Order: sequence, then structure tokens, then C-alpha cells
Amino acid sequence: MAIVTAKRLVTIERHIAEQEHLHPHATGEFSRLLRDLMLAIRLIAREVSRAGLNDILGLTGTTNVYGEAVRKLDVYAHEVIIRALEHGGHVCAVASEESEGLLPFPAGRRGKYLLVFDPLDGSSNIDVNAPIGTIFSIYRRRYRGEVTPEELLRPGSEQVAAGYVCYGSSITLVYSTGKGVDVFTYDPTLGEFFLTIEQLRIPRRGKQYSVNEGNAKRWVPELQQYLDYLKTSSEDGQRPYSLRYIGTAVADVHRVLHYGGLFMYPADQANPSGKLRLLYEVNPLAFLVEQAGGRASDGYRRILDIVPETLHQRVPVFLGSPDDVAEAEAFLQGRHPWQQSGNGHHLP
Ligand code: AHM
Ligand code: MG
Repeated sequence: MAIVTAKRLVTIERHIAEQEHLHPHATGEFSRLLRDLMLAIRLIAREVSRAGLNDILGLTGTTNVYGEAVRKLDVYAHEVIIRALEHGGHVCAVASEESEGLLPFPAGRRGKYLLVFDPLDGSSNIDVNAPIGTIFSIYRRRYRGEVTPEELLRPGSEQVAAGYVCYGSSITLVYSTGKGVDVFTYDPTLGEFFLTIEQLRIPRRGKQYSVNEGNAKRWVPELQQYLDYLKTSSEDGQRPYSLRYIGTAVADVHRVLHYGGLFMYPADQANPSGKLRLLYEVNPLAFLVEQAGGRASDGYRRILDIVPETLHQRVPVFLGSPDDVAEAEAFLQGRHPWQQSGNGHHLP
């Protein structure tokens, strides 16, 4: 079983402080940044849990940089994260999926970290009380002086920490500083996140796949063959796989981290780079999946090695159990034995 429940009673604040003690040269700046971020998360969690109240549902009437309608809760989450961090002096600038460029903090309040975030992932699920999330990623500054967007055009392997919060039937925070993945669960009566799973490990292989299969006719034939393979019974009982898809990347990846299998948002004819954004969504999720012993790929390359060209670029993604993702890559590259034995010949 991959899930080992934590035995100690530890809050997120204490866990962060304990981890900092392991670094002899730590200044405490990173811990304070995380503490500020946790305050923003608590505020967002409060609003998410009251989403049906306060007349907060509905559109603001504006669109984000992708031309998509923005919901009020997205705007609130975006703003509250910035407000919680801009006076701390630990972060130099932030980049949010909800804004066009880099947002530098005022001179005099600039620290040595850069924060990248998707304030509310899966926002189309808000109105129906399905899980949504907040994704974040932290980089250390490379230079002193003026901060430019180019400073964030670096591979995801340079993240010093990444995490997400999944607002579901309970609220969980999944987080890594590059030493494994820990899971915290929120107690709303105390306003505290408690460590619930220490060093989460993803199973080597799962039995579930997660993808928007409505797009299947627009995929390359190799990917259609892979899905055909997953649905074909095998003698050892490993296949067919079950399909699970929520439509919130955070929630779909959260399930994959626990149960194994894989999550995909592939390229298709209409979206040659897929849908998800490399910096705001895919890199932090890929970092966590790798830290839990999984694999994250665009079908051909390791996600965390990709050097971004723009802040908002999209990337196809396959992430999850290492054996499942490796098998998806083999299909995409046309080298899986099942394809070569003539199966899937009926596909285009
Ligand atoms: P969002 O950040 O604007 O909410 O969009 C990203 C979401 C992901 O969470 C999810 O994986 C994907 O969009 C679902 O897309 P689709 O509806 O095409 O399946
Ligand atoms: Mg998103």
C-alpha cells in the first residue's frame, strides 16, 4: 500500500519549521514566505467553502489573458495571494495564471523568491460544488536587481518548492521542497492544516486513466491506439483500466498520486500544445509527481527539463505512475509491442 498515514500530530507551520532546521544556513525567509502563503490559502478555503453564499458565484464580466470568462472566486484568490505576500519582503515578484505578465512587488519589499501560481484551477467546477484547486511553485532568484519575465523562463527542475491545495470533500495541501511529498488536511474549526500523510509514494502502476476523451477523434492515431489498449482486457486482469475524469487538474492528479495510473492532457488537432500551462499548472504538478516517485512527460521529453519560451505557454502532459507514463510514451512514439503486433490496425 502506497499510503502511510502520519503518526505524529504536526501542523503545517511546525512541519515547515522542522524542515528549516535541517538546513544549517537557512535564514527563515523561505519559512516565512510559506507562512504568508498559508494565510492566503486559509482565506481562499474560507471563501470556497461559502461559495454558494455571499452572492459570490457568477461571472465578473471580464475575461482573462486567454479570453476565458473569469469567475469572481478566481479574482479573489489571485488578489488575496498577492496581498498576503507583498508586504512580507520574501518574494520579489509573482506570476499568476490570471494576469498577463510578471507582477513585481514595490521596491523595498522585494525578497529573493519568485512565486508562480494558478489561483483557482478548475473554476468551471465551482458552480456545481465539484473539487477545485490552487497550484503554486517557488523559484529562487538568479540575479539581484530589476526582475524581468525572462527570469522565469527556466526549467521546472529549478523549482525549490511546489504544491497544490485541493478543495474537495475535505481540503488537502500537497507540498514538496524536493525531499518527498507530504500531505496535510485542513481542520476548519481550528484553522490548521495537519500532517496526514508523510512521504506519499505513487504506485508503480495503476488501473485508472484520466483524460478528456471527448477529444479522442482529434488525437494522433498512436494515442487512440493507447486508449484502445487500456480498454482491452488482458489475461492477467491488469486491463481494462477504469476512466476517471473530474476536469480539475488538481483533483485528477490528486487521485492519481494516491491510486496510481495516469492523467493526460494531450495535444490535439485544435490545440497543438494541449490545454494546460507549463508554468502555472504542469511544472508544479510534475515536480510533485516526480517527488512521489512518478513520471511526468510531454510524450517525448521530461516535463521538468523543458525551458519555457513564454510565461503562458501550454504543453501536452502525461503524468502519474512511472510504468503507465512510460507505456503511454512508448505508444506515442510507435514502439509499443502491442502496436507492432498488428493490434489497433483498424485505427486511422
Ligand atoms: P482553468 O485553470 O481555467 O480552470 O483550466 C484548467 C482546467 C484543468 O484543471 C483541467 O484539467 C482542464 O482545464 C479541463 O479541461 P477540459 O474541460 O478541456 O477537459
Ligand atoms: Mg488551471
